Amino acid sequence: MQYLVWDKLSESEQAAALQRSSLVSSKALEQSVGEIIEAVAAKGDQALREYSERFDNIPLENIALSQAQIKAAAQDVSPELKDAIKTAMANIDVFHSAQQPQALDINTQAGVRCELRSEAIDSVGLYIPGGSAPLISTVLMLALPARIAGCRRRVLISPAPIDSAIIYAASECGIEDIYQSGGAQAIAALALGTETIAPVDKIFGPGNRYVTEAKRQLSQDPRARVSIDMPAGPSEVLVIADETANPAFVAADLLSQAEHGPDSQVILLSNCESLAKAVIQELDKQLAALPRADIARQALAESRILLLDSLDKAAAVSNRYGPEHLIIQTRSPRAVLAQIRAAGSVFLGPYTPESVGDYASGTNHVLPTYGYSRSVSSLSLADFCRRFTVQELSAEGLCALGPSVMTLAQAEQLDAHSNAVALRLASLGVSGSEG
Ligand code: HSO
Ligand code: ZN
Repeated sequence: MQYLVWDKLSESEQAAALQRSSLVSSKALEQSVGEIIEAVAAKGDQALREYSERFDNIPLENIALSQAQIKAAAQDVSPELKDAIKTAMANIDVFHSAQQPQALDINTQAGVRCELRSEAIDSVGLYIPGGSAPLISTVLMLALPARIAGCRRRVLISPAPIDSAIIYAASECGIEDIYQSGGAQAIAALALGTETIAPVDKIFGPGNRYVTEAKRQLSQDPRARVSIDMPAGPSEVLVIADETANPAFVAADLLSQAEHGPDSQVILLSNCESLAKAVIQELDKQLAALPRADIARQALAESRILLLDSLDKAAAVSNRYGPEHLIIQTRSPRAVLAQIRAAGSVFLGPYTPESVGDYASGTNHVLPTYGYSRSVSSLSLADFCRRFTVQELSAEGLCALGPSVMTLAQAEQLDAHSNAVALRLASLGVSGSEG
């Protein structure tokens, strides 16, 4: 990890210290994802089969898992893992069930009734990546809120072969439709539909750059009319620690994020030089024992420790970076929290490693990355719902409000708008605006 003293850096060096690795969104990527989307649009299931053979060397017998296959997966999952899944599910359920939106129904003025209602999105597609770590927890983070929100159709898609624990977790969360396909083609199938997979209204879930690019393209594709959860980049953690922090805890937290992928980024901000030095030693010690040390080492090569002269400055620098995860291990973490303006999820005090939020505290681990935490919210029940409004005016309400509407319509030179009010006022024996 690069060790830097913040105040000794020039403006541009400071900017560079908070730089993320560039999102590899090249023309070549755009084009190959575009081609995959067109192939799925033209050939449906057949394209999914061809890509599975070509990219993953896996011939797909069936794209949809049978109910027998789904049931059988439970046998491969240990009782211990089943218990842990149950514990995590319970907390995620409590936290998300408490997020039910409150309906709003008020009169903005006499006779003018306005409502804000929320309803579940009808059909959602949940993408779970394959790769070296089967993300069981991501299944819980997506499938539970979808069920709690009341989404009628909830389908999961993941590259073959799907890990039994993923299938088991999905089934525990009430998912009945599980499809085997990965990458951009899986996203295209969810968005455009195939013979086997009916299209969905919204796609959720993390993925590699092909998946991310496919989500981006399809969310703008008029054939699909699909929306996506949020823009995604590599995951990241920023730790703010003072002299009271335990360097072993801090190092462990940095490594827990670094092991996700070579492009993960971890940052430590501290006002205490001896803590920072002790963390560096701990990193070396703990790294040596990690099976994924190679991945973590690559991530650490692009990561930084920044020494600052105060925690106020640390909070300001953190806000500038806008981390996905922010861990605060200081004497008074809530005093630092009060200054935080941009972070996906915040972990306070010595006993709150990021891992608890990743798996089981109850909060959602699908969070804005790449500095989007400035404006994009962390995933919550609201993301599985759509809000809409209702209004109803009484005759008295229209008599009172109509003239202002007509005046505004005429000022915009939209006479038909004005007429729609005038006709009704006339029918009530009222003349409307003078204009
Ligand atoms: N830290 C990841 C979520 C995760 N961690 C899943 C372990 N499993 C989100 O950035
Ligand atoms: Zn994680």
